[in-house]
Amino acid sequence: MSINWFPGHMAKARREVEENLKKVDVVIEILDARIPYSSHNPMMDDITQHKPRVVVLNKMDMADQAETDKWISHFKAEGKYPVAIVGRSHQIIGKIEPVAKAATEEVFERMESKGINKRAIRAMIIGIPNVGKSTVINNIAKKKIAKTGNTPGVTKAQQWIKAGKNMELLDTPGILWPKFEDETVGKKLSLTGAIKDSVVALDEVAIYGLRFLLQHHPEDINKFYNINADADTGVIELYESIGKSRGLKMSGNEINYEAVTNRVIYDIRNGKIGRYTFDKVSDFNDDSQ
Ligand SMILES: Nc1nc2c(ncn2[C@@H]2O[C@H](COP(=O)(O)OP(=O)(O)O)[C@@H](O)[C@H]2O)c(=O)[nH]1
Ligand SMILES: [Mg+2]
Repeated sequence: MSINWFPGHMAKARREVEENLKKVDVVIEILDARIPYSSHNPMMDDITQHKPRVVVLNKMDMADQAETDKWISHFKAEGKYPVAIVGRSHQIIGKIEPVAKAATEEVFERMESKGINKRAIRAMIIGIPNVGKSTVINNIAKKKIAKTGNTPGVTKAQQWIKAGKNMELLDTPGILWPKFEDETVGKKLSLTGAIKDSVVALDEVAIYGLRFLLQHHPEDINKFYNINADADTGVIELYESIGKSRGLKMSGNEINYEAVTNRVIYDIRNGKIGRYTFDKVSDFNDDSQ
């Protein structure tokens, strides 16, 4: 399965990002900490290869902390500057600014050696929809400037936002479409709410989520739904038991499978069952992110 979205939009988004890149010293790529591999658009690497990269693992409140720590080490080993945050929390600038400073140290040293006056670090935020770009920009700017939502939008008149003591941020994020050849990546994007519901069949998304949890966190899911399943439990049986325990029935007392699908996706997407990381760093260690 390969989803190409709208090639025209992709090309336009890419051009915009490339234009804006010329104006900044550092790129701040926002990823969903639950899926640091799947929420990364590989196109980023082509277009930003000459810029230092801060990698923000956002929504860390919904991810598995031990896995987040492993991803941080992984990105460091790749020469990137990672930091994990909760986009809505206080003091995110205090976390991002020092990392952006470390990432641009060489650039500024070079400028200084050429006698160029020191100025603020210029940065832009990039990421696929729904990773929290607007949330982060709004938080840093301390006023509502970036529209929060999942529609890729372009503002013509761009502004620099003062961000922290020594940083300026482009007010509009670079939006890249998620790109995936791999069906599992598509399911993870859907499971975390990064892509629209219609792109991947929802029952497959729910089943993927249930299988992941039964394999890695069976106690959590059994307790949460008050069921008794394991990695070998069949899909029908699983749906029946969740439907029964949650009272998701149709007239005639039959289990409403669609309702079970929707409930499972809702519970996982919103972190109701627990904090999970669906991309394990050990599965992607050979990939150049
Ligand atoms: N739990 C949690 N939710 C977040 C966090 N950051 C953003 N969100 C939510 O994620 C959704 C998408 O955020 P948004 O800023 O619109 O993403 P954008 O499309 O990248 O601009 C919104 O519902 C936010 O409230 C975070 O750190 N933790
Ligand atoms: Mg947004």
